[in-house]
Amino acid sequence: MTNLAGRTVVVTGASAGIGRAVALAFGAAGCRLVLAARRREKLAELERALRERHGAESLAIELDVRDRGAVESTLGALPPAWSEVDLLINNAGLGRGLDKLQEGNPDEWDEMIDTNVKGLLYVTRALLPGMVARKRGHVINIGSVAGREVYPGGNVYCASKFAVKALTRALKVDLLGTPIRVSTIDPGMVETDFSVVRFRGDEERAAKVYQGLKALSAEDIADIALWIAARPPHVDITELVVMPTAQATAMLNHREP
Ligand code: NDP
Ligand code: 8X3
Repeated sequence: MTNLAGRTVVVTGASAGIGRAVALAFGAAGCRLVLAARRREKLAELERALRERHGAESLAIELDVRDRGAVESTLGALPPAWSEVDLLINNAGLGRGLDKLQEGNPDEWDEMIDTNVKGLLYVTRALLPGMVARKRGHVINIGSVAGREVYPGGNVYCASKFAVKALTRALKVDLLGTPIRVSTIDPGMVETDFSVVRFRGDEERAAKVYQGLKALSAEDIADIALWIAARPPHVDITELVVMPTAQATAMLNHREP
């Protein structure tokens, strides 16, 4: 395992779920964290946890990744002590609803595409040139099984995650000849706030998604991200699919009563 101590890691969507767990895992491994998300108070709490649990340094940035200007003026112009980014974890993302496409809400489509696809592009565009110039870096995208198969009502969310897969593959091609690594982690069900957000705060409906099976945890994904980052420099885990043992496809799972 490569020792990651001292590496500077940017995590988008660090305020909750997978992003928060990833930040804590890399903090425990001795990394310095740039934490980006919209909810400032959640980031402040994470900064405290990083410091108290792991003695980890961090820089919190209140950021909406959909705001191209804000991405450029924050992540694109990090203070000198933070500007040599070694690892970018493009995690910020969301699903909205499970309506049939013909009944879908275009505002929700915009939100998913602007966050999951355009936000990821803006952030990558802001940080990747520095990695290429320094000949050092790694981009890990959080895709989904929804980027590999479509399911009823998944339409635009799935399209956004298919786009993440296409962009990961495109980056791999465009970065060929540089030492920069590119990976996507494509999870099945992970129990986070994802479904609460998808169903706009309907906790009961969200809980049903994970009822009767042991879903993945955010920490499971963080553990995988850490493992991918710690491979030797000549090893690039390009695509990693992970599901709960009780899930076979996006639609097929086994639930105990
Ligand atoms: P959560 O809802 O728990 O966390 C989502 C994170 O994304 C939050 O920190 C949120 O922060 C951030 N975020 C959302 N929109 C924006 C925005 N416009 N700008 C900045 N940050 C934003 O969900 P998960 O942790 O589960 O989701 C993380 C990623 O994992 C997503 O890309 C999701 O698609 C993917 N994924 C999730 C799976 C699951 O089953 N949970 C499975 C496969 C993939 P804030 O609101 O503070 O801005
Ligand atoms: C989130 C998992 O199966 O709801 O990407 O699309 S799923």
